[in-house]
Amino acid sequence: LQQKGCVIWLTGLSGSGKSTLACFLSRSLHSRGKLTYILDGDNIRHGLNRDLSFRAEDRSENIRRIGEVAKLLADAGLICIASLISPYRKDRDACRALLPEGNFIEVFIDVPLEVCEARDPKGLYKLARAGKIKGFTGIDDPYEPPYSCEIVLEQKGSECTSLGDMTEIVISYLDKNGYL
Ligand code: GGZ
Repeated sequence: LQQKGCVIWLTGLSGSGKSTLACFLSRSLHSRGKLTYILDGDNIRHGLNRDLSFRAEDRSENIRRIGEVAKLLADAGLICIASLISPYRKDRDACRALLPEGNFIEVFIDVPLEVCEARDPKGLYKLARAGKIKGFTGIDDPYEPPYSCEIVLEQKGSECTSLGDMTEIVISYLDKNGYL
């Protein structure tokens, strides 16, 4: 196996499109003969992390565990795509610190709250606004955008970047950095 592993860490609000982008990326990488694995916060919370809630300490633990698993997969030579809100900067930075320099590629999906809330694919924002979900990211729990990260994908107003374009931006980053 001649593959250099890495972690592509997708961070952003609920409804920003992390999971969809993770799927697109994974497909595009498979078509190039690369082995990938998606670690999706929402899925992992049903298994490995089913003991964790959305309290700040539990979110940190969710992120820490996913960071450790991502590291193992990258060590094994896979391109690991982690897709979770990961709202706190210090937790993302701790995951970055687990990997050799350059192997942690943080991708911020920068979609305004209004846009995510208008999409509301699972109706969760509506529940959060009604006070039926407490501590929802962006509503009554903070999201801390990265100060600096490898890639920012903006989804603002009319200049919205298509999923195909977002995928290409990440793929070309991987190419330039010797992962393809
Ligand atoms: C944020 C919540 C919450 C609260 C349930 N806050 O869009 P989704 O539905 O499918 O993805 C969200 C998912 C967030 O899990 P993560 O593991 O990515 O979060 S974190 O990184 O903060 O640990 C959302 C749903 O779970 N969800 N309650 N209170 N998102």
